[in-house]
Amino acid sequence: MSDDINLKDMDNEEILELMQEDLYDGYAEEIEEEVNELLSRDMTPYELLTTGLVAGMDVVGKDFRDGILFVPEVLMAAKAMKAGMAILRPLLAETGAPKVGTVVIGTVKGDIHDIGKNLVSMMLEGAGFEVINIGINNSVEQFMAAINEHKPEILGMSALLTTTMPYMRVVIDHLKEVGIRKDIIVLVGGAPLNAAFAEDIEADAYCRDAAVAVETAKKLMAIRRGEL
Ligand code: B1M
Repeated sequence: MSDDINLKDMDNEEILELMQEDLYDGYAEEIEEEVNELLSRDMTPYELLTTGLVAGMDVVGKDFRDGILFVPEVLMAAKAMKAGMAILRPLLAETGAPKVGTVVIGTVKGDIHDIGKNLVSMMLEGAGFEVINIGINNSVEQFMAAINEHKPEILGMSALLTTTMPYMRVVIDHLKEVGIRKDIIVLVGGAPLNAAFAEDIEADAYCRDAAVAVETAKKLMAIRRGEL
């Protein structure tokens, strides 16, 4: 963002547009300023997240796919997105809702994509879940260590690569082997997945996005408690 731009003179739509440009250019500081400005107005953290950051990242993703952007540029954009998310995180989590369950969530082995998974974590926290986010590149052993330590009702797995999504089956098969598959709700997500894949690996549900992840987690918890 150039020095002669004054956010105060701009309306919400203009700032959102500028945000998408700054995300594309990887300008973390500018993103922080824009997020703070919009939050000081009438925009909710969720609205800002979806119409600003997530929408902007979609454009980055398309241009990465089409060979217009390359890895270093995408990394810069991801860093800018994370700067914005760092501000939104506590606000999304700040609902005062009672804890509705515990979730262990991680990206599977071989995969280092974490933006979507972190977004899902934030949204689940916002919905009142306690979330243990175990990061990226998780082996069966790492998932099991977190499950044994935190005894979650839900396991969330994320994969963004067609080469890493099969690892979800490895984790689910292990849960069956050690006899705890029925004790835990398994939710999976990530851009290359779909409902048929989730069914095939015997996950409980595929979650298209963070909002669906929250809805599904709440619904399956309610079913487990016999409320539905
Ligand atoms: Co990567 N990358 N990347 N990348 N990258 C994709 C995924 C790709 C689709 C780009 C493309 O070609 N169009 C492509 C995968 C192709 C394929 O396998 N079919 C790809 C590739 C090929 C690669 C590398 C192999 C590139 C290379 O090195 N040649 C490499 C792999 C590294 C590895 O993991 N071993 C790589 C690296 C990277 C970066 C490091 C540069 C960076 C990641 C930075 C980071 O995460 N810290 C990166 C990025 C940023 C992307 C794109 C552009 C954006 C991903 C993203 O953050 N999206 C992506 C293209 C795209 O998806 N459009 C791409 C925004 C995020 C909010 O959405 O992650 O889908 P998403 O999450 C959503 C839902 O999917 C769902 O909810 C989220 C929020 O709504 N969800 C869940 C996700 N996880 C969930 C878990 C749940 C529930 C819902 O559990 C309950």
